[in-house]
Amino acid sequence: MKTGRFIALEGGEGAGKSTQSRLLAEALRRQDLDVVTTREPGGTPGAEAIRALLLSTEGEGWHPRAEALLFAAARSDHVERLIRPALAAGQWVICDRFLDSSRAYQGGGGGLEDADILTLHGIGSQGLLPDLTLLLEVAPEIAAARLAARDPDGSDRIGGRETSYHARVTAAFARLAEAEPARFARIDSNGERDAIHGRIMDALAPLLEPTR
Ligand code: Z5A
Repeated sequence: MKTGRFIALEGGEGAGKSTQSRLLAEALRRQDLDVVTTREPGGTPGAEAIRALLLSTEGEGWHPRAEALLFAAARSDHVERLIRPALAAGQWVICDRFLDSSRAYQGGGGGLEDADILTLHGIGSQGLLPDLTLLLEVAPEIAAARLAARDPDGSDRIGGRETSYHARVTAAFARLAEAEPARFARIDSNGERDAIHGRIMDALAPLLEPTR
Protein backbone atom coordinates (compact mmCIF):
# COMPACT_ATOMS: atom_id res chain seq x y z
CA MET A 1 0.00 0.00 0.00
CA LYS A 2 1.17 3.55 -0.74
CA THR A 3 2.02 5.65 2.30
CA GLY A 4 0.11 8.86 2.98
CA ARG A 5 2.08 12.04 3.54
CA PHE A 6 1.19 15.34 5.12
CA ILE A 7 2.49 18.46 3.34
CA ALA A 8 1.80 22.00 4.57
CA LEU A 9 2.32 25.23 2.63
CA GLU A 10 3.10 28.31 4.68
CA GLY A 11 3.97 31.94 4.11
CA GLY A 12 2.43 35.38 4.07
CA GLU A 13 -0.61 36.51 2.11
CA GLY A 14 -0.04 36.52 -1.65
CA ALA A 15 2.92 34.14 -1.48
CA GLY A 16 1.08 31.79 -3.83
CA LYS A 17 0.14 29.01 -1.41
CA SER A 18 -3.30 28.28 -2.91
CA THR A 19 -1.92 28.39 -6.46
CA GLN A 20 0.97 26.07 -5.60
CA SER A 21 -1.27 23.70 -3.58
CA ARG A 22 -3.35 23.23 -6.69
CA LEU A 23 -0.35 22.65 -8.97
CA LEU A 24 1.19 20.24 -6.47
CA ALA A 25 -2.02 18.23 -6.13
CA GLU A 26 -2.31 17.94 -9.93
CA ALA A 27 1.31 16.78 -10.21
CA LEU A 28 0.92 14.16 -7.48
CA ARG A 29 -2.32 12.87 -9.00
CA ARG A 30 -0.48 12.43 -12.30
CA GLN A 31 1.85 10.13 -10.33
CA ASP A 32 -1.20 8.08 -9.36
CA LEU A 33 -1.24 9.26 -5.74
CA ASP A 34 -4.49 9.77 -3.86
CA VAL A 35 -4.45 13.47 -2.85
CA VAL A 36 -6.67 15.56 -0.59
CA THR A 37 -6.30 19.36 -0.63
CA THR A 38 -7.46 21.37 2.33
CA ARG A 39 -6.87 24.68 4.10
CA GLU A 40 -6.67 26.40 7.47
CA PRO A 41 -8.53 27.83 9.11
CA GLY A 42 -11.14 25.49 7.70
CA GLY A 43 -11.32 22.13 5.97
CA THR A 44 -14.31 20.74 7.93
CA PRO A 45 -17.76 22.26 8.50
CA GLY A 46 -16.91 23.09 12.12
CA ALA A 47 -13.54 24.62 11.26
CA GLU A 48 -15.07 26.61 8.38
CA ALA A 49 -17.60 28.05 10.88
CA ILE A 50 -14.70 29.12 13.12
CA ARG A 51 -12.95 30.59 10.03
CA ALA A 52 -15.94 32.87 9.47
CA LEU A 53 -15.71 34.05 13.10
CA LEU A 54 -11.97 34.71 12.81
CA LEU A 55 -11.80 36.49 9.47
CA SER A 56 -15.00 38.56 9.55
CA THR A 57 -14.32 42.30 9.53
CA GLU A 58 -17.48 42.97 11.59
CA GLY A 59 -17.35 43.82 15.30
CA GLU A 60 -14.25 44.60 17.36
CA GLY A 61 -12.36 41.36 16.63
CA TRP A 62 -10.60 38.98 19.00
CA HIS A 63 -7.94 39.44 21.63
CA PRO A 64 -4.72 37.63 20.55
CA ARG A 65 -5.28 34.86 23.16
CA ALA A 66 -8.89 34.27 22.07
CA GLU A 67 -7.71 34.27 18.46
CA ALA A 68 -5.07 31.61 19.22
CA LEU A 69 -7.65 29.44 20.98
CA LEU A 70 -10.04 29.68 18.03
CA PHE A 71 -7.31 28.72 15.53
CA ALA A 72 -6.33 25.77 17.76
CA ALA A 73 -9.98 24.66 18.05
CA ALA A 74 -10.47 24.84 14.28
CA ARG A 75 -7.23 22.86 13.78
CA SER A 76 -8.32 20.23 16.30
CA ASP A 77 -11.55 19.53 14.39
CA HIS A 78 -9.66 19.55 11.07
CA VAL A 79 -7.01 17.11 12.32
CA GLU A 80 -9.46 14.70 13.96
CA ARG A 81 -12.11 14.65 11.24
CA LEU A 82 -10.12 15.10 8.03
CA ILE A 83 -6.32 14.96 8.27
CA ARG A 84 -5.74 11.90 10.47
CA PRO A 85 -8.39 9.76 8.70
CA ALA A 86 -6.97 10.71 5.28
CA LEU A 87 -3.40 9.83 6.32
CA ALA A 88 -4.62 6.56 7.84
CA ALA A 89 -6.27 5.73 4.50
CA GLY A 90 -2.93 6.27 2.68
CA GLN A 91 -3.84 9.64 1.13
CA TRP A 92 -1.51 12.59 0.65
CA VAL A 93 -2.84 15.66 2.48
CA ILE A 94 -1.83 19.04 1.08
CA CYS A 95 -2.78 21.74 3.55
CA ASP A 96 -2.78 25.49 2.82
CA ARG A 97 -1.44 26.72 6.22
CA PHE A 98 -1.14 24.73 9.47
CA LEU A 99 0.43 25.12 12.93
CA ASP A 100 3.33 27.31 11.82
CA SER A 101 0.83 30.01 10.78
CA SER A 102 -0.33 30.20 14.42
CA ARG A 103 3.28 30.39 15.57
CA ALA A 104 4.08 33.15 13.06
CA TYR A 105 0.83 35.19 13.24
CA GLN A 106 -0.42 34.78 16.82
CA GLY A 107 3.15 34.33 18.13
CA GLY A 108 5.39 36.54 15.99
CA GLY A 109 2.68 39.00 14.97
CA GLY A 110 0.44 38.93 18.05
CA GLY A 111 3.10 38.57 20.72
CA LEU A 112 2.01 35.26 22.29
CA GLU A 113 4.63 32.85 23.61
CA ASP A 114 5.61 30.11 21.16
CA ALA A 115 5.50 27.57 24.01
CA ASP A 116 1.86 28.46 24.71
CA ILE A 117 0.88 27.94 21.07
CA LEU A 118 2.65 24.56 21.07
CA THR A 119 0.79 23.65 24.28
CA LEU A 120 -2.53 24.44 22.62
CA HIS A 121 -1.48 22.29 19.65
CA GLY A 122 -0.59 19.44 22.01
CA ILE A 123 -4.03 19.60 23.60
CA GLY A 124 -6.05 20.15 20.44
CA SER A 125 -4.22 18.06 17.86
CA GLN A 126 -1.92 15.82 19.92
CA GLY A 127 1.02 17.67 18.42
CA LEU A 128 0.56 16.39 14.86
CA LEU A 129 3.18 17.87 12.49
CA PRO A 130 3.44 17.74 8.70
CA ASP A 131 6.07 15.48 7.10
CA LEU A 132 7.28 18.57 5.24
CA THR A 133 6.42 22.25 5.48
CA LEU A 134 7.01 24.32 2.35
CA LEU A 135 7.68 27.93 3.33
CA LEU A 136 6.88 30.12 0.32
CA GLU A 137 8.95 33.30 0.55
CA VAL A 138 8.21 36.28 -1.67
CA ALA A 139 9.30 39.92 -1.73
CA PRO A 140 6.65 42.06 0.04
CA GLU A 141 6.15 44.32 -2.98
CA ILE A 142 5.49 41.32 -5.24
CA ALA A 143 2.96 39.87 -2.77
CA ALA A 144 1.30 43.29 -2.47
CA ALA A 145 0.99 43.63 -6.26
CA ARG A 146 -0.57 40.15 -6.55
CA LEU A 147 -3.08 40.95 -3.79
CA ALA A 148 -3.94 44.38 -5.18
CA ALA A 149 -4.79 42.75 -8.51
CA ARG A 150 -6.86 40.00 -6.86
CA ASP A 151 -8.55 41.91 -3.99
CA PRO A 152 -9.12 45.52 -5.10
CA ASP A 153 -11.72 45.92 -2.30
CA GLY A 154 -9.32 45.08 0.55
CA SER A 155 -8.42 42.18 2.80
CA ASP A 156 -9.89 40.18 5.74
CA ARG A 157 -9.40 41.02 9.41
CA ILE A 158 -5.92 39.52 9.69
CA GLY A 159 -4.67 40.33 6.20
CA GLY A 160 -5.70 43.95 6.78
CA ARG A 161 -3.41 44.46 9.79
CA GLU A 162 -0.61 47.01 9.65
CA THR A 163 2.63 46.47 7.71
CA SER A 164 4.66 46.07 10.91
CA TYR A 165 2.45 43.13 12.00
CA HIS A 166 3.08 41.36 8.68
CA ALA A 167 6.81 42.11 8.89
CA ARG A 168 6.90 40.37 12.30
CA VAL A 169 5.02 37.40 10.80
CA THR A 170 7.55 37.11 7.95
CA ALA A 171 10.47 37.29 10.39
CA ALA A 172 8.86 34.65 12.61
CA PHE A 173 8.41 32.24 9.68
CA ALA A 174 12.08 32.69 8.78
CA ARG A 175 13.14 32.02 12.40
CA LEU A 176 11.05 28.84 12.54
CA ALA A 177 12.57 27.56 9.30
CA GLU A 178 16.10 28.38 10.46
CA ALA A 179 15.52 26.57 13.75
CA GLU A 180 14.20 23.38 12.11
CA PRO A 181 15.79 23.01 8.67
CA ALA A 182 14.86 19.32 8.44
CA ARG A 183 11.15 20.07 8.82
CA PHE A 184 11.03 23.03 6.41
CA ALA A 185 11.85 23.59 2.75
CA ARG A 186 12.23 27.29 1.95
CA ILE A 187 10.91 28.03 -1.54
CA ASP A 188 11.82 31.17 -3.48
CA SER A 189 8.32 32.17 -4.56
CA ASN A 190 9.15 35.18 -6.68
CA GLY A 191 8.76 34.72 -10.42
CA GLU A 192 6.63 32.49 -12.62
CA ARG A 193 4.16 29.93 -11.24
CA ASP A 194 5.72 27.00 -13.12
CA ALA A 195 9.26 27.79 -11.97
CA ILE A 196 8.06 27.91 -8.34
CA HIS A 197 6.22 24.62 -8.85
CA GLY A 198 9.47 23.08 -10.12
CA ARG A 199 11.27 24.17 -6.93
CA ILE A 200 8.52 22.59 -4.86
CA MET A 201 8.76 19.30 -6.74
CA ASP A 202 12.55 19.30 -6.19
CA ALA A 203 12.00 19.82 -2.45
CA LEU A 204 9.47 16.97 -2.37
CA ALA A 205 11.61 14.45 -4.28
CA PRO A 206 12.98 12.69 -1.16
CA LEU A 207 9.44 12.07 0.10
CA LEU A 208 8.27 10.72 -3.24
CA GLU A 209 11.02 8.12 -3.68
CA PRO A 210 9.88 5.54 -1.09
CA THR A 211 6.25 5.57 -2.32
CA ARG A 212 7.12 4.37 -5.82
N1 Z5A B 1 -4.01 32.65 10.06
C1 Z5A B 1 -3.53 32.90 11.33
O1 Z5A B 1 -3.43 34.05 11.74
N2 Z5A B 1 -3.23 31.85 12.13
C2 Z5A B 1 -3.38 30.55 11.74
O2 Z5A B 1 -3.10 29.63 12.52
C3 Z5A B 1 -3.86 30.32 10.41
C4 Z5A B 1 -4.16 31.39 9.61
C5 Z5A B 1 -4.04 28.90 9.93
C6 Z5A B 1 -6.24 33.14 6.33
O3 Z5A B 1 -6.47 33.86 5.20
C7 Z5A B 1 -5.72 34.13 7.35
O4 Z5A B 1 -5.63 33.50 8.60
C8 Z5A B 1 -4.33 34.60 6.97
C9 Z5A B 1 -3.43 34.07 8.09
C10 Z5A B 1 -4.38 33.79 9.20
N3 Z5A B 1 -4.32 36.03 6.95
N4 Z5A B 1 -3.36 36.69 6.52
N5 Z5A B 1 -2.53 37.30 6.13
P1 Z5A B 1 -6.80 33.21 3.79
O5 Z5A B 1 -6.86 31.73 3.86
O6 Z5A B 1 -8.00 33.92 3.28
O7 Z5A B 1 -5.60 33.79 2.94
P2 Z5A B 1 -4.09 33.46 2.90
O8 Z5A B 1 -3.81 32.14 3.53
O9 Z5A B 1 -3.34 34.59 3.47
O10 Z5A B 1 -3.83 33.28 1.38
P3 Z5A B 1 -3.95 34.22 0.13
O11 Z5A B 1 -4.06 35.66 0.44
O12 Z5A B 1 -5.06 33.67 -0.72
O13 Z5A B 1 -2.57 34.01 -0.54
P4 Z5A B 1 -1.90 32.73 -1.21
O14 Z5A B 1 -2.78 31.52 -1.11
O15 Z5A B 1 -0.54 32.60 -0.67
O16 Z5A B 1 -1.79 33.18 -2.72
P5 Z5A B 1 -2.64 32.75 -4.03
O17 Z5A B 1 -4.11 32.85 -3.75
O18 Z5A B 1 -2.13 31.51 -4.57
O19 Z5A B 1 -2.17 33.92 -4.98
C11 Z5A B 1 -2.59 35.25 -4.75
C12 Z5A B 1 -2.83 35.93 -6.14
O20 Z5A B 1 -1.59 35.96 -6.86
C13 Z5A B 1 -3.80 35.16 -7.03
O21 Z5A B 1 -4.54 36.07 -7.78
C14 Z5A B 1 -2.87 34.31 -7.93
O22 Z5A B 1 -3.47 34.02 -9.16
C15 Z5A B 1 -1.69 35.22 -8.06
N6 Z5A B 1 -0.42 34.48 -8.18
C16 Z5A B 1 -0.04 33.36 -7.50
N7 Z5A B 1 1.20 33.00 -7.86
C17 Z5A B 1 1.64 33.90 -8.78
C18 Z5A B 1 2.85 34.06 -9.52
N8 Z5A B 1 3.86 33.21 -9.39
N9 Z5A B 1 2.94 35.10 -10.36
C19 Z5A B 1 1.92 35.97 -10.51
N10 Z5A B 1 0.74 35.88 -9.84
C20 Z5A B 1 0.61 34.86 -8.98
